[in-house]
Amino acid sequence: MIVRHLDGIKGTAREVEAPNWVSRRLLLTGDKMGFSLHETTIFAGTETHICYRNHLEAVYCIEGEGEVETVADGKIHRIVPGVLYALDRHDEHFLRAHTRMRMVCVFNPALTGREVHDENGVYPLVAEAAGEDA
Ligand code: 9YT
Repeated sequence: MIVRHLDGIKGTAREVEAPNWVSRRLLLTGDKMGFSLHETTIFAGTETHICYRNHLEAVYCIEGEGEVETVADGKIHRIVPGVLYALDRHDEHFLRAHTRMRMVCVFNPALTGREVHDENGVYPLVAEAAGEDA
């Protein structure tokens, strides 16, 4: 059995920081669970353009307030604690944090932990050519 506490992840390679967020990876590919599980803090006042071409992601808000705009239809969804959004169509979207937000994120397939090395706050669509999301 795998048992981990967030405090044991902070300051290790499982903690990845980008300009708009910091993500602590509780489970990654190497844990062989078939998905990865992250706690991600989105910094207040940020807007992040995201499009995961190769992964499905579910995001559950546990703290803070913001919105997600889906690019295809221009719809804006208010995000508060208790709201889940699932990118079941690899939806291109903008995530805007009105306050600092804490999200629990699940990726299928699991992230390896390498995906954000070239990340600069935006998940570029060109990244799909490299077979990674960012
Ligand atoms: C909510 C979201 O997708 N934020 C971007 C970071 C991502 N969750 C990650 O790489 O952990």
